[in-house]
This record gives sequence, C-alpha cells and structure tokens, in this order.
Amino acid sequence: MISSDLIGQMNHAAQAAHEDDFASLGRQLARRGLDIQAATQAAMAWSVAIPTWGVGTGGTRFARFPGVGEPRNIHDKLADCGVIQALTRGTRTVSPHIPWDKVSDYNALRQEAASYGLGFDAINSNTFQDQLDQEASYKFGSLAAADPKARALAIAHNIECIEIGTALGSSALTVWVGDGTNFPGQQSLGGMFRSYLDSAAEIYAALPAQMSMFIEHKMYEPAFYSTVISDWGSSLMAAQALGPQAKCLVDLGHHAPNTNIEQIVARLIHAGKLAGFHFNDSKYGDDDLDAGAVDPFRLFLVFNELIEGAGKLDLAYMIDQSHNVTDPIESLMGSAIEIARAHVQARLVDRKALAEAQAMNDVLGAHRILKAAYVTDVSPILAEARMRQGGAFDPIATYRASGYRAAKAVERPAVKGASSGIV
Ligand SMILES: [Mn+2]
Repeated sequence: MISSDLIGQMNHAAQAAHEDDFASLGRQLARRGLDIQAATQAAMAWSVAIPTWGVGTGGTRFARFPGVGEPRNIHDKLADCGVIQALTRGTRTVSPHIPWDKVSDYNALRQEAASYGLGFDAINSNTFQDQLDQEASYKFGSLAAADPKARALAIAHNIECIEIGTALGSSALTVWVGDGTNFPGQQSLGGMFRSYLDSAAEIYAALPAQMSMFIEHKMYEPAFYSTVISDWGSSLMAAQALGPQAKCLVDLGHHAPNTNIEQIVARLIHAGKLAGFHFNDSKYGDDDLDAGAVDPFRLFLVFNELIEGAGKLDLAYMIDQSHNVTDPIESLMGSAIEIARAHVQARLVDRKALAEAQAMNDVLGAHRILKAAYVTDVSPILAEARMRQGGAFDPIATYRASGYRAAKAVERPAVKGASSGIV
C-alpha cells in the first residue's frame, strides 16, 4: 500500500504554495458571494465508485496490451482500488462484476474491502459472454433471446447477482444486455423488447425492498443493426413498466454523437427515474476515454443539471472507462479528480443570477454566468478536500513516487491468456 509517511512528506513539500492558492481562491469566491469552506465540505462529501474491472488494462476488439503487475483476481483489484481511495479520498466504493469477481465467501470479501476503507456499490451482471460449459449460449441474446433456455439462464444469473449484491451490502443491480440484431429481419424489433420486459419483470420480482434495478442503455455494439435497450427512451419505458425500484442509468459514452446528454439528465430527473451515471469521455462513439479528457465542459453541464434539479445528487456514480495505453490506477485517479472538479464547479453557478437572466431573456448574460463557474480553477478546493481526509495533494505524483506498480510487477507475475479488463 501507499505509506502515509510518503503522502505526508509530499503534501508537506506542496503545503506553502497550496495555502497561498487556497487563500487566494477563497478571497476570489468571497467577492462573488461564495464560501470556499462550504465548497470544500461539498468536495469532501463527494464520492464516485471504481468498477473492479477498471483497474485491469482494457483493450479493443483488435488487441489488448497488458500492463505490468495487473490484478489477477478480486483480491488484487480491491488492493488497487484501496490505493486509489487512499490517495484521492473520493472513491469510497467499488462496483463488482459477476461472474468475474465471484468468490466462495462474500462476507469475507466485504470485510476485506472494508479493510481498505471500501464498500460495495451497484453489482453488475454479465449476460453478454458465455461462461465455460454454459447450458445455453448468449450468442443470439440473453434476456431478449429467442431461445427460452438462454432467457431462463440470464434471468437466473441476474437473480444470483441480487443475492450476491445483498451479501456485499450493495443497494443496486445494474443490468446491461448486449441483446440486439445485426441484420434487418433477424428478429422482430417489437418482439425482442417484449421478451426483454418479460424477463426483466422476473428479475425485478426478486429484488429485496432496499435494492434498485438500474437499466443501462447503449446505442450499438455488440449488436450493430439494432439494440434492444438502445436509448434513454427505451430505458425509461422499461423502467416505468417495471416499477418504482427500476431506474435509468446514463453512461456518457452510450449515445449517438452530439446527443445533448445534459438534457437527457433533466428529462430523467423530471420523470423521477434517474439512477446515476457511468462516467467516461468520448470523441467518436463509445470510446471509453478518461472522464473529462476530451470534453470537460459537457461533464460540467451534466453536474449543472444535477445541481439545478436540487436534491438530485444522491445518485449512483461510477467511472466506466477502458484504459488501453495508461496505468489504470493513474487514469482512474485522474478521472476521479476531473469528475470531482465538475461537481465543485457546478456548485459555483450563481443560480439566482442565472434565473434572473433567463427570465429577462438575457441570452449571453445567462451563458456568461455558467461559464464564470466553469472557468474557475477549483484545484485548490479539490486538493484541500483530499488532504483534510488524509489523501494526497497530487495523487498521481505520489503514486508514481511510491513504486507501487513496480512492486506489484514482482508480486503479480503475468497470467498467460488472462482477458480481464476487456469491457
Ligand atoms: Mn457503463
């Protein structure tokens, strides 16, 4: 793990400059009627979940280039998530994936996570690939498959995930299916949706009262002609048909290019059906790039809608991205910081002035109020929030100085043929 001595030493070296920057930002915000202490408290309360598969190197359908010291199992993954939390202090939960993270004793796993200061977030089912010796194949679909055996298997798997999630203290099951078609005429578009709803209703019926069912839509891939739950409209229809415990999860990469995602957020808040987010960034499609890497303004606009829909911040937040050319721990820490940045920036919007400008049809005035919040460099607030909780002034620099990856490269020899991390 990362020693608190190293964190303390590196924080100490940055302390004088940080205090100067924090005080300066505090004076700047005070002139705008904003309290830096309140913003720092909000930053300290913020947390985003790390997906267990995210700490492994990802890949594309062309190739995967494994890194050194990659996690080999859920125990290694928890250790890596523990490092991210120790340094950033804003990633207090992990989101497990079944069957990739299956163990024999989930109580012990829960305690193991707690030893790193981690809890479990939404549990993710997997009916998009076949497991060894599986009784029926998901090649042509799972919850919406034509084959009743494949449908039954997919339903049973999701119910098993509910049981595992309950044992882990998870409060939601996330269901994403790759079901769809590659050819017009391959299946009935309406028929597949009805099959999906029938299967999903059986899963929903197995939910305990405290558990939610998150429906994640995705426009295309692995199916390239039609996808059963392709967009937020299909997702909302399914969530409304299933009942109050079913909600819609928004993955930032799962939309057509140029889609106004922040407007989808506003619509789902209006419908009372917004479950939360899978954060990532993209340029062309479902690129799974690091959150905030390409379009940090869009990330800010999403948080702006969340804050505007007052009281809607109590949602499920997770990073969902594929690290193909970076150290996954570095990418996840960088993304956690960018997401926290967008959250704090959105809190700095002068809502009263914005509402007045909107009422007066002062177009540029309203836009300038949003931009004033977005261009504020809140880095000192994020650093202060981390350090007050024992985290690092610069998580990535401290991680690099720790030699953690090099130590793991020795401890965790590469496993031949391991496919973890391809999502
Ligand atoms: Mn996702």
